[in-house]
Amino acid sequence: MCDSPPDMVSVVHAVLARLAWALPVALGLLTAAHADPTGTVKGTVIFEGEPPDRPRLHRETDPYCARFDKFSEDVIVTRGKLKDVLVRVKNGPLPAPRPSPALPAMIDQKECTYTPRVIGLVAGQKLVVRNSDGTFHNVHGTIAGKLAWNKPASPKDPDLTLDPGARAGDVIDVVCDIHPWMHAYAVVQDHTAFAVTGEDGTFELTGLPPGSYTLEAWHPTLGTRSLAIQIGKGAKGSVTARLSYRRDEMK
Ligand SMILES: [Cu+2]
Repeated sequence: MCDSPPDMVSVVHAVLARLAWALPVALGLLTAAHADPTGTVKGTVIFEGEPPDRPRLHRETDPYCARFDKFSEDVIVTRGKLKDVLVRVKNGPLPAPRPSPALPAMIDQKECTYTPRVIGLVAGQKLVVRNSDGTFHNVHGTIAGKLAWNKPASPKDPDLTLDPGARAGDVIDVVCDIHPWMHAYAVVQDHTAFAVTGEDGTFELTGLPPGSYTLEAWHPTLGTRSLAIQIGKGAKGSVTARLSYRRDEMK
């Protein structure tokens, strides 16, 4: 009547059978995780020569903006290091597929200044523009002179969520029609292997498989620079890079 012993045997067999395929799958996953690209390039963007002056901005047209003393952001050099340079992988064996991030990139309008001024975007990724100011802005985006959007932003308005519809290689110019000194740049890639330099001029790109790469640096007023690098295996997967702009090359 009682058939539990054979059932127990069946259960044990079933568990063993599952383990028989689960173990290789688990090992495979471990191997795959181990094989994830770990190459890294850490670098610095240098400005050689005397940095250009940063004149004080005249912002008296808007009393709110005039409260904050601001200077030209065209070229910001701190102890020989250049800010606002987007450095990206231009060519190289990046893994595919490369889906665009679900979270949007964000630019804030704060003290009548776009923060950050240069931002990287993945094709298909949305861009959020916030107004943290107690004044009115008008967010005007163009791609190669073609209108992408034109949106007012009043104080305390909810964030604008914009879908630029941009492609890799595009640069979205973001300007404010009310405050002519406001200008931001969203630079578009089809991958996430990019970074923007802060005041220390440094950048870091991670997750690079071994291989030959071309890095490209882009600055809104100083233009592009390229550098070939080689990512090796193991300890040779961590490389350093140095890109430079020179005062005497400025137009
Ligand atoms: Cu504005």
